[in-house]
Amino acid sequence: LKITIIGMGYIGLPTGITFARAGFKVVGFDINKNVIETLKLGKIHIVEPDLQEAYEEALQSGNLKVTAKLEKSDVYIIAVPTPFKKNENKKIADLSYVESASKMVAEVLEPGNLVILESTVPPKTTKIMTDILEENSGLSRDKFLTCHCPERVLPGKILYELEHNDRIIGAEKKEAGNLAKEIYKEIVKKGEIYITDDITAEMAKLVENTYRDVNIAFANELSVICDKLGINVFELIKLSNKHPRVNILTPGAGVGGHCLAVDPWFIVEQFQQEANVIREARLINDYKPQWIVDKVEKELDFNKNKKIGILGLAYKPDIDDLRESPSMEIALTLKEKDYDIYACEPNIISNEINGIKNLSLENLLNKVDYIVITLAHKEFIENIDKIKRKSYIFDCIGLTKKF
Ligand code: SAJ
Repeated sequence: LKITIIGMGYIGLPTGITFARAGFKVVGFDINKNVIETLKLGKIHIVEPDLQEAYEEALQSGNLKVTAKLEKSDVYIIAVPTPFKKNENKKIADLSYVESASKMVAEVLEPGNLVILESTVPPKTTKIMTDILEENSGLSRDKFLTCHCPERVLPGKILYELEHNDRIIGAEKKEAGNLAKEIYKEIVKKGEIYITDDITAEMAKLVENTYRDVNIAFANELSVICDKLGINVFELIKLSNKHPRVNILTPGAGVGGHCLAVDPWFIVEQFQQEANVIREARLINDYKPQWIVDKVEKELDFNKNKKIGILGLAYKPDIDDLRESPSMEIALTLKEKDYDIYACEPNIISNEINGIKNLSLENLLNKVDYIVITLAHKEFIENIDKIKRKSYIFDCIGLTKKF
């Protein structure tokens, strides 16, 4: 079976590599010519542990090639971004990449082909994809197969989780679900594969991330309440979690990344009346960076002469990804207010990130008067004693209490 992956990003590239290593003939396609050029030179364009080595291995096996021109295949996997866009103060899914990828596939689609949608999408999008394929290929929908198999991997652990995580496949037609299962079985070596209908699969993916977002919002809300009470939220959560049926997550600088900060909106968008907990959780998590900015300003007595160092700019520990990063938002908001802001983001090798000076931890600690700790990067944990010697204005994650 020949598999073509549309979209060589954080999901498509590792997925293609994994299928190629499992023995499938895989073609990786992307509309971004720079991405294809980089990949053709044998280099990957994203930061993910062990992925470069895995890519080289897949290339050497002869099972993987990359191309900027879509060709005929037996199976197509669509793994393109689904960001959100603002529409009259609401956030709604931007399906333009899914739509254009579907149109491209329609041009080469043949009877019997299977088209798998891996991108995270609002409910009923798999049906929309099938409509587009039907309209643009000239084939009626009973001539080809479609399904949804949402990705579930954690950035930083992608290769491991591709093999170990259970997968859900949702399809209208049994035949599509069964064929997809046969294919994914070859890479999901340590996990189970469950077949359901397309809408349940779409919702399952959204609900997983929403569950986490809501739980973090609860923790973030507690952090604000504890601040007013003058007690330590991290100790409170640690003690509450001693109960056998309580497992509260950790409050932080806010919720970032392209998943938790986005996906719940795909439910809210279609259920404005009903999705109240979900919407409120999103708003609480989105508000957290601003709350921290306010705390920092008060703590400094609005004195803009002091130098402030932000420890961590990525959206979560030990990665280089800045998408929807709450730490970045804190740094930029303080900078806009004319505070003297420096950062230490050890996962990004650059002297400047979005206009913020990026220093080594050593240099930052020497330079600044105060620090705001936003992330538990391993460099920070390793140097916690040096960090603790500094006056800190705000430890958003309880790092100085924990280590
Ligand atoms: N965070 C907290 N407190 C916590 C845990 C996380 O504030 O206790 C913050 C992080 O700092 C970060 C954000 O939440 O800003 C999201 O980080 P994450 O590690 O929870 O998740 P992602 O966005 O990197 O990946 C998630 C995963 N989903 C779940 O764990 C349910 C992953 O499995 C999905 O595949 C991925 O979204 C995706 O692509 O949808």
